[in-house]
Amino acid sequence: MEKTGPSSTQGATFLVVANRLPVDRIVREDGEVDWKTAPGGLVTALEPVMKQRGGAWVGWHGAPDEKVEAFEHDGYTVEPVPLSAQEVEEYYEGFSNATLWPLYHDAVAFPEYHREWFDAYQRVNQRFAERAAEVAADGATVWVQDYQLQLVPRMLRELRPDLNIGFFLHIPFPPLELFQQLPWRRQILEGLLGADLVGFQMPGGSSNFLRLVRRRTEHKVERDRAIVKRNGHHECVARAYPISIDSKSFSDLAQSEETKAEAEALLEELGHPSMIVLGVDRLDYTKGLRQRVRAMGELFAEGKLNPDDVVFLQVATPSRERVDEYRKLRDDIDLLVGRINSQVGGVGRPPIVYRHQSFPRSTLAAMYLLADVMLVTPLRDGMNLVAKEYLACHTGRDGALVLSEFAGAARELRQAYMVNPYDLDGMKEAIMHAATDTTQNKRRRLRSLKKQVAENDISKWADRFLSDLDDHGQSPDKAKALGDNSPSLIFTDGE
Ligand code: ADQ
Repeated sequence: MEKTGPSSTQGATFLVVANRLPVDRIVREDGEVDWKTAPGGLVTALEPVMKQRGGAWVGWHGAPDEKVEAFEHDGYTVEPVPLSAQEVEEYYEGFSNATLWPLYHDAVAFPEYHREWFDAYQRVNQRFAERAAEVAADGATVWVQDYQLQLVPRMLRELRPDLNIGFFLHIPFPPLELFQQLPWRRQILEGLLGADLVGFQMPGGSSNFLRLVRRRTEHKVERDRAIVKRNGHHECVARAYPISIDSKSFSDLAQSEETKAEAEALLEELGHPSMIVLGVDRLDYTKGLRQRVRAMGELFAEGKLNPDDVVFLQVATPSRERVDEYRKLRDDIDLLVGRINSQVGGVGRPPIVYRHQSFPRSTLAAMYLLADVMLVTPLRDGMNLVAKEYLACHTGRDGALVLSEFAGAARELRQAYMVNPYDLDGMKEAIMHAATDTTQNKRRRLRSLKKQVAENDISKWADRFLSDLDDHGQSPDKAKALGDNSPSLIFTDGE
């Protein structure tokens, strides 16, 4: 990675603004500084977009209390935003991950509300907005990402009314009944309304948002947009853009000789079982791991799956380890897996092979290649890219995807074996159905699912969003034409 000094991107015409950069700065034990790919779905999805378009990526580099200069990376410029240790605690671990994350995921864990966390959230959002305002060229397109930065669109519009501002939420947007708990609901709505285009994973997200705008702000709403009269006049359009992956690069990776060799070696290591059941997740309580491991444990214990013949390989990348709920989850899964393995396993390989670590993409591709049954069973998930990665990679043997109804992906991947992850018996039945279905049925389902993922890849997603943003963005002509007193055709159903 080559350093180019600060503000090397003065004048970028395309910017992504996200809490995290695609790479994290780490200091190795010997004191050397290194960079490694940041975990999670946002980076998986957006990295290929940036590589293709170039521009600047504004975000935090993952190391508190450190200032890092801008540098070039894979054809675009990385613009690090510093965070203090206290900001990491209050803005990131606190408001983002212990307030918004659980609230937006159906409150599957209890959201905590602390005023000082929100103060830090505002301060940090302002810093991101200022950094983006410094880096963006006249009339640039700025694409703000995800729940950590919901105030940025409005802040940025105030600093730079000339910009085209898009926002995409990677996680679900909650229904009115839940969102209304949030003491700062109005600020969040106004923050998002600063964008010209707000994208959600599902149509339900955009309708929840517009319903809230209608109820909780004075802005008028017409069909898929809110008319925001503030410092001039702009329209904020809200629509669904289901995200995807770089399908071809995943399938090419899975087809490479290296990956096939890695898959062979893994098969050998696992003792050539007759069936491999796979789970791949960030270790997060929304991913339904407790329920999934329990269901698999019962299937082994009841003899429906033979522990000598079937292996359940579960890999979980470490995540948010300083947040209490995540520490507790890690302990619970360790305990659960240990208990099942000691009770149902023989003396050889345990029935559940559990790895709490991150793997290179090629190793994941090897696992996807081998998996006869893929379990993607979140309690709630914006989309879930793992389901799509499996479909892009799995080619060799017959495969089956077991998918939660509560993952955004369920809306597109209708041929999967669907489960309600809260219904343990139902989940066990679906897993057995997937494991024992006829080859003909499996092939038919898999063919249609793979086609869906191949045809709807990440570049289609980005093109759709960015071309809509171009259409609706704030051109000076359009602002003038609308003016402050343009008549409104628009209804309100206010309280
Ligand atoms: P995430 O919650 O991070 O993303 P997901 O979409 O499943 O969830 O993406 C996880 C990514 O991490 C995948 O690319 C996967 O390959 C990778 N990963 C998982 N376990 C790993 C391991 N052990 N080692 C290495 N890599 C691993 C958020 C939302 C999702 C939404 C995405 C994109 O929560 O709902 O799909 O953003 O919008």
